[in-house]
Amino acid sequence: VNVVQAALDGDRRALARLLSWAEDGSDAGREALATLFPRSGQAHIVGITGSTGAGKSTLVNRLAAEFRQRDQTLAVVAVDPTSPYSGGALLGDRLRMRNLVTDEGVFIRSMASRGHPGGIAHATRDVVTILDAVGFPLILVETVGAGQAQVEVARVAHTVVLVEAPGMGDDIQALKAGLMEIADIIVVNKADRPEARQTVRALQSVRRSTQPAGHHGAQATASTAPTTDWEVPILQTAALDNQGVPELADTIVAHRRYLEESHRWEALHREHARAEIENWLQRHLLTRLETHIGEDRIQAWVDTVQRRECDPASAAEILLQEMLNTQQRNG
Ligand SMILES: Nc1nc2c(ncn2[C@@H]2O[C@H](COP(=O)(O)OP(=O)(O)O)[C@@H](O)[C@H]2O)c(=O)[nH]1
Ligand SMILES: [Mg+2]
Repeated sequence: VNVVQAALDGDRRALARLLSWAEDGSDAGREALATLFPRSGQAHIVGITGSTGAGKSTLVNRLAAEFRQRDQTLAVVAVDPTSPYSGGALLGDRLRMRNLVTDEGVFIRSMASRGHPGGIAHATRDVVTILDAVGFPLILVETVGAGQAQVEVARVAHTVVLVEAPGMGDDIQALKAGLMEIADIIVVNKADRPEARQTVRALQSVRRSTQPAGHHGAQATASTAPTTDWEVPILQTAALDNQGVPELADTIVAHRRYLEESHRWEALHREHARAEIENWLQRHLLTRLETHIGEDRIQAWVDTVQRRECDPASAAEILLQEMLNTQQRNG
């Protein structure tokens, strides 16, 4: 059976198998990705990020239901934490998703945050590419608010929604350190709580003191910065009471329109393509180095650098040169 074709024909079990292959980084997964890649690039990929407990899962569930009401087909990717404390939270997440699992118009995939050979960011990207290629026009990716993961979501998503909650997001310094920079939309959830207003005010003052509007992603540079402005909106939701969710859905749709009209959409795809190629180059180079030079030679240089007899950059250069010489002799 051709699993790729079956997945393209809408077979959900075939799709689940493809996603597992991709997560495992298997050869079958690589092949499937190569076949499917030309079909990707259509979906609007929305990252939902923020600290644990901010209400991301609750909000994603409501948001998915809201988009379903609008007859929008979508996929949800949840990158779950695997810390020993997360058992209850995971179960909670699944329970809240329950009313959506019988709906054919939404596909939900939970990913483990460990056990991916190329790293979680890479596995997430592959899973999203497959969902995009088989035709989901909207993909919501919930990522745990753990430093690097939050920044990496910007490399997968077109639209980054940062979810804050009163009392938790009072760590405004951390926001200043860069989270604000990757957000396209900021949501203060748990707006049913009286402290929410204060959190909104604090975020507004951080917004005034940070990047100019339209800045997207830590890797955005002057050359790729859009000329058209997008002022990062600060919205309020009460996910439990389903308040503010239609407005958030509207803002997500508006951001996509902004990306297209400002030609930021193509620019983002270019940035993502470049980052992916560089990522693979690094991996291929390291594999080559291991086969042509051998682990022993690499270890020898690790020892040398550890003894401070050579600096790491020079060691890398020597290894690279040795590899090129070996290849020249063999070729
Ligand atoms: N008061 C209040 N609690 C909420 C709201 N949204 C979510 N919660 C609660 O916050 C907790 C964490 O929610 P969850 O969606 O698992 O957060 P996540 O870790 O960011 O995915 C749960 O107990 C939710 O019931 C809200 O709008 N108001
Ligand atoms: Mg969650």
